[in-house]
Amino acid sequence: MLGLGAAGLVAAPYLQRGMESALGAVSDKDPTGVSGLLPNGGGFRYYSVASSVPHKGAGDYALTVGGLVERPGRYSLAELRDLPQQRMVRDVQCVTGWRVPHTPFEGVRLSRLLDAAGVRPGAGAVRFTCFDGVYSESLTLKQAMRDDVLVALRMQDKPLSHAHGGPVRLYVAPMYFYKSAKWLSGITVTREVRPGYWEKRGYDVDAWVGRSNGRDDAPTAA
Ligand SMILES: Nc1nc2c(c(=O)[nH]1)N[C@H]1C(S)=C(S)[C@@H](COP(=O)(O)O)O[C@H]1N2
Ligand SMILES: [Mo]
Repeated sequence: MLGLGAAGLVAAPYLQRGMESALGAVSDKDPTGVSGLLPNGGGFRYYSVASSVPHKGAGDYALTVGGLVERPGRYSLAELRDLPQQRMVRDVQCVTGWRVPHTPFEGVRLSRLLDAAGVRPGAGAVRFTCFDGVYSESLTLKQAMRDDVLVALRMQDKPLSHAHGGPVRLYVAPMYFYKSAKWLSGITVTREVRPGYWEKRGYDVDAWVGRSNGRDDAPTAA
């Protein structure tokens, strides 16, 4: 931890292989590109598997909804803000053990966007892609339709910061936080689950907190 200044945390959190040994204890515990506590993060840790992520805002952000749907769509940030917002206060839980209790998230229910798009017969899953260009996530269609899965615009009663995946991230309340893809830019309805970034590396698609492989036998730590 000591080797990482605040600038490093926010601007260049990506740990390359060669750096891991230099960073010793931090990367031993957390080899995923995590670097440490966010300043004013209230216990959150900053995670990004991408070396740098562009900043997007109202002017250039877009969320596409496509794949096995009747009406593919594209939402600007203003359009997302205009939809009914759902607020939820739950505990955030990362598989590496840290948690942030009672964290408010607010946004549009994913099910609302999927209903608006009209999911076609034969669809069984939803894939999420991110404008970091690297991360992806996935849910079964049944999970995606749950009331506690949000396309989140706000966290802790503030607009989502860039560090936390703003302007828009996924928030999957009942699952480990790796499901909550930051910098969300694409929602694609698919026939079957396509494992996401951490799932290709051994983590469960069904990442229910307390009921998945996150705690024990996964090969690396998300
Ligand atoms: N695009 C993207 N989303 C991501 C990740 C990531 O590296 N890239 N890391 C995941 C993991 S493992 C965690 S614990 C949380 C961390 O969110 P935070 O940086 O807001 O604390 O984001 C999840 N979503
Ligand atoms: Mo995580």
